[in-house]
Parts: sequence; structure tokens; C-alpha cells
Amino acid sequence: MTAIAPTTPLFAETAALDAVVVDVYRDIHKGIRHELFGVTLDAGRVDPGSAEAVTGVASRWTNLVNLLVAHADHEETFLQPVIEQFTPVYAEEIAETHARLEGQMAQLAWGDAVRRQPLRARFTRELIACGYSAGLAREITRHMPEDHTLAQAQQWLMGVLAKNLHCVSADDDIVQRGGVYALIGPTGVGKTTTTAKLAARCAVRHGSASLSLLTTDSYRVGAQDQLRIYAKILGVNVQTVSDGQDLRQALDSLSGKHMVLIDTIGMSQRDERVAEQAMLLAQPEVKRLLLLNATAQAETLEEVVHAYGGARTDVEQRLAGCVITKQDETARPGNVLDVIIRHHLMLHYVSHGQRVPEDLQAPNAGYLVHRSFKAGPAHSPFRLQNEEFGEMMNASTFGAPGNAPQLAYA
Ligand SMILES: Nc1nc2c(ncn2[C@@H]2O[C@H](COP(=O)(O)OP(=O)(O)OP(=O)(O)O)[C@@H](O)[C@H]2O)c(=O)[nH]1
Ligand SMILES: [Mg+2]
Repeated sequence: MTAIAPTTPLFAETAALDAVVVDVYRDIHKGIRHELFGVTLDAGRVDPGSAEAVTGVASRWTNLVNLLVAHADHEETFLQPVIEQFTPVYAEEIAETHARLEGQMAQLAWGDAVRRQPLRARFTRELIACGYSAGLAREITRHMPEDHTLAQAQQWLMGVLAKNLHCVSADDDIVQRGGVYALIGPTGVGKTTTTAKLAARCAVRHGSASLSLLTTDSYRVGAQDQLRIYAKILGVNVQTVSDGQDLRQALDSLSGKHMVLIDTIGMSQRDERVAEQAMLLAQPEVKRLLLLNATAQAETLEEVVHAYGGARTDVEQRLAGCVITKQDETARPGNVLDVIIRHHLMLHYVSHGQRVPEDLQAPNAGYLVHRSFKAGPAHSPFRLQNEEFGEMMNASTFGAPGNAPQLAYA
């Protein structure tokens, strides 16, 4: 790679000199390519039966990865900013060379992983294809026992996922337990519909008089009507609360009820008013249930959990759990399960349709996990081929623990 020093002379004496041409990358890139080639040859020749030889290749490989990480770090911090400033054309060329080298590295790392730990590689790929995050896939497969057969490994994997998907049992659900619950979440996720489904269950089990409904939706045209229509059918009262004081008064007047459900106003997770609403609900007896739309993208769900208090530990604002909605519409149920598992949210219900009250059921961890692996046909245009997957993966995705979620294995 060639970089040219600035053409403006610093001193009059240097004006007559030719521009200095310095190739800052040539030797190091040449060295890296040489080593990549060497490791590839070594990996291809190694006798898998010889522990010593395998360790030798693994150690050469680790050294190369460390060198590349240090090299990339050094270039990004010190060299690239200078090159971008003075010779933007070459900066582009360097970026292109680096992308090519990274691609080769990733292919090599993946190919090596597939050879050395085929089950781990296979299930990393499978988990990601089913909508689980690279972070979760990396962490789980890192713990996968090496002596398992394919069937055992699959069973182990599903067992770990199910164990970490904490579900409330049907005979201990919130309708049985009672209390004050606020259904929160982004626009259109299904808060009002789910409130109506829960209200109907409560009315059937404990009678209409055991229940009251509140709504914070005081200004959207028609929003209250939706809840009021359901309430009328069930013979239940609805009150609107517009601030914390209103809510306090309403809760005091309803203290004898077995259950109070609060339907909240829908707003995007990016709306600044989410925090205002969180404050409105901050009463000691109010438990928050976050509704997660199973059809939403993984990154969106991650944002939703953060915006609605997934990381909060203070009693008045932390989440009591979550409800999956629109399970019937999703092609990748792994996305929502991944978010719930990583954030250790308690799953209370799964909503799987529009019908009130039928389309709501108690969660079954084993079934949900099993179903997440059935999603996405093998011929889906979104499924990566093995070699493409290798290109997408990089050494850190497969190897290093990174920002690992805390999971239980035993
Ligand atoms: N397919 C499917 N549709 C659902 C489900 N839950 C709710 N819906 C539909 O989603 C739409 C929005 O539902 P609402 O209950 O109004 O959602 P919301 O969260 O109260 O909406 P806002 O108050 O506007 O934020 C309605 O058409 C519901 O029938 C579900 O589990 N599956
Ligand atoms: Mg609503």
C-alpha cells in the first residue's frame, strides 16, 4: 500500500524535493498473507490423531489472530486517520484490501472450526439461522459437550434453551395470583387485545366484580372505545387515568379487587414519552408486563426491552415479565425467544391470534424452543450457504466469549 506525504512543502529548502513515497503496509500485508497461507497449509496437513500436531496448528492460529487484531487496532487508531486526511484515494484502497483479508480470515476460521468442532459449528449456524443472536449462539455452543452425537447435541441444545426460557406455569398465572398489572409496549403490539383476553379469563374464573380496568390512553381518538367495548361485554368498569395522582387515587379505590389491569398508551420505543409513562406507572403495587411482538426484528426487540426498563432493578420500574404477541404471524420465533432468554425475562403468556379471549395461552418452554427450530424452510432465500456463513462469521463471533449472556447449563 502506498501513501504519499503531503505535497505542500513545509520549508522552502524541501520545495525542490520530489514527493516522498512510503509504502507503509506492503511488508506487513505480505507477512500476513504469507502466514495465512502457512496456517492454511498446516491445517490441511495436520494429523487429527496427533494431539501435539493439532495443538501446534491451534497455537499458530491463535498467534495469527492476535497479530491481526493488534495490527487492525494499530492501523485504525494511528495510520488510517492520517491516510484518510492526506490521501483519501489510498484510504479507500486500503479499506478494500482489509475487507478482502478479513473475508479470507473469516473463511479460514470458519473452515477450521467446522473441521475441528463440527457439532459446535453446525449448531452455531443453526441457531443463527433460526433467529438467535450470535452472542447467545456463541455462548451456548462454547459449553456444548464435545463427546455428544448429533442427536444428543441437538437435545442438549434445546434443553439449555428451554431451561433458560423462564415461563410462568399455567396454574400460577397472574389471573390466579391477582394483583395490579400494567401492559406496556410499543404501538400496536397488542396491549388492548391482551388486556381484554386477560380480563375475560379473570371474569370467568373469579367473576366480573373481581376485576377493574384502567387506561392511560386519554387522548387518542377511538382508543378508549376499543377497551370500553370489551369491558361492556364482560360487565367490567373502565377508568381513565391521566397522571400519577389519578392512578394513585384509582388504585386506592380499587384495593379490594382481585385484579386490576392497566392498558397503556402505545408509543414507539424511541419516543421520549416512554420515560414519562414509566413515571406515571411508578406505584409500588403496579407490576409491568412488557409485550413483545414476535414478528419484530431482533434489534428492534432489543431496543424495546431497553426502552421499557429491561435493565432496571429498582422495584417500582423493573419489569415483572413479558408476553409474546403475534406468535401466529412470525416466521422466525427465535428472535423473540433470544431477547427473552438473554434478558432473563419471565414469560407469562403467548398470544397467537386476534380472537378474544381464545388466542392466549400459557407458555411452554420446550414447545416454544422446538418450534423455533422448525421455522424457516431449508430452501429459504434468507438462509446462508455454509461458505457464505463462513464469510459472515469472523474469528471473534465463533471463538471469543465477548459480551456473553449469563446462562444456566446443568
Ligand atoms: N395476528 C395477531 N394479531 C394480534 C395479536 N394480538 C393483537 N393483534 C392485533 O393487532 C392489532 C393491534 O392490537 P391492539 O391490541 O390494538 O394493540 P395495542 O398495543 O393496544 O395498540 P396501541 O394501543 O395502538 O398501541 C389488532 O388488529 C389486534 O387484533 C396476536 O397475537 N396475533
Ligand atoms: Mg391499545
